[in-house]
Amino acid sequence: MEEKKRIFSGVQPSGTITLGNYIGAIKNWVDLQNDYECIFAMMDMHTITVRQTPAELRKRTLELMALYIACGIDPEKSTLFIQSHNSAHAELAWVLNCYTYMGELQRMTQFKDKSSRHADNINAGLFTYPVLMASDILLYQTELVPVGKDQMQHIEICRDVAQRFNALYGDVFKIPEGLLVKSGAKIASLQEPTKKMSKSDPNPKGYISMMDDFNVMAKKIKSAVTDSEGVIEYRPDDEAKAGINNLLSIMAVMTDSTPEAVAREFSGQGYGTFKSAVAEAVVEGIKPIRAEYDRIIADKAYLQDIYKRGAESAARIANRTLKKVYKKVGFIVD
Ligand code: AQP
Repeated sequence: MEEKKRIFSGVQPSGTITLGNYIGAIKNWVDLQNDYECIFAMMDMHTITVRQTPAELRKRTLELMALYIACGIDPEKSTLFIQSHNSAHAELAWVLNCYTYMGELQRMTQFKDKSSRHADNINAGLFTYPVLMASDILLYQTELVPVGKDQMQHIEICRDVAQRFNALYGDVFKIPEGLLVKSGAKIASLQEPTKKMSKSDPNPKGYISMMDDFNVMAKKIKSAVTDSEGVIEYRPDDEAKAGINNLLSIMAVMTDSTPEAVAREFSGQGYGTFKSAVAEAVVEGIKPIRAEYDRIIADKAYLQDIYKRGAESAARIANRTLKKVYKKVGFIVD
């Protein structure tokens, strides 16, 4: 029997998950579980590149895991674990730091963006974030990494570092590829539609949190920034239409359609009517997830059992790669 290809991905518990994370990442993972060997992690180590409140971080890590499961990630099919439970991530990151150039890291959009937003805390971890991310991926000999568009630059650097390492030492790492969703790879902020929707946006009106009260979700969508043209058309390359394009993409994903088809359906109607329909589709789509979430988050023993088993299987795979790497660079391993 042909071996299934391996997938690795994760989300940081740096805030409550947004509709952007759901559409661009988690929703997509659910279908992949049947065709691939999937490993999904709660990326807690990445979050401390920005200051976190420790108790909040612990709480959000478990909430994120419950949300993965509520969205349809099946722990019997996929491995679920907490990144900091597998020390191989930090260990490989150190090695790969020595094979990554400052110039490469300086070009990263996320570093530039986050260092301007957290000017009082431009730490080395924020700078080397892509190296830890490369380690997350390469440890599992991952073939595909399903991510949103914002993370493609980090996938590129991961490939470059892996190729550099392989060129020196032979075929140590599988070279991974990023996998973008067909629609919704970049869900925009509801308030600044040329920017991505982000869970750490200081303006909560810009994002829909999966944990928002349903009335709040609807209100946020109804007050989304659009344009004064008053025409419902999907023009993905027209920045002036960024708000409407975004709502069309959201509606398309939530109703299993395409932005073009949704635009045709609402053509000639007012923005108010359209926004109400989007709000309803989002709320109806999230309702069942929330019901599941409430049930799962209440069962801490169940969650603990899954993340402990997950960490064990993750470590088994990761340590094989780490050992190989240590041997190649000249460390004594046995
Ligand atoms: N707006 C988005 N549209 C589509 N996909 C998105 N993703 C994030 N925002 C959008 C995808 O979600 C996954 C997890 O992201 P992450 O938590 O690891 O970090 P991020 O990309 O930095 O997401 P945020 O929400 O913007 O977090 P903060 O605010 O903490 O930086 C990734 O696959 C990402 O592409």
